[in-house]
Amino acid sequence: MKRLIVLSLILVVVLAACGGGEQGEAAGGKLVVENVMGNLSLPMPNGAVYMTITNGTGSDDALIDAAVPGCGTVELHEMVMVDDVMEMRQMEGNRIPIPAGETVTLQRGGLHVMCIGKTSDFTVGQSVPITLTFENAGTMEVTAIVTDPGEMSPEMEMGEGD
Ligand SMILES: [Cu+2]
Repeated sequence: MKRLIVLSLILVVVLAACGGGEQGEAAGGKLVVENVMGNLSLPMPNGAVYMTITNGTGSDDALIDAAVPGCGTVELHEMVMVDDVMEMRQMEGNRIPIPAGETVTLQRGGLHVMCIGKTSDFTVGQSVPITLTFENAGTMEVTAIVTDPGEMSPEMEMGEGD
């Protein structure tokens, strides 16, 4: 009995440590998307969209699609290290898992919504309406603000070098 209590105490501590995402408030029973930013203004054929997704629901979900006007093809990507080289690739099944109670951040050099083959120009400060599709939560309309990229992000540099 005593061992069981110790075990569950450890579990509580671990859970508490994992729970505090930057955006924090896992809003009551909701899937919350924040800080939607478009890295779309560079004079390059491709771009990326980043955001923070907090799953405040009791069940696992996944981002499975995104529609971005002005982008020919949109895919869900990740960056991975392959033999010391950073590569980007499409998520398996084009699916970014958003586990229950967790915050998943799409950011430079990591998970991202990939805009392949821009069909229009984007300017810094512009608002871009984006439709996200989640496995369970269905579709959600969010607005991305095109931000000054400052510098190229790793995923932009892909295919540029060699
Ligand atoms: Cu990508």
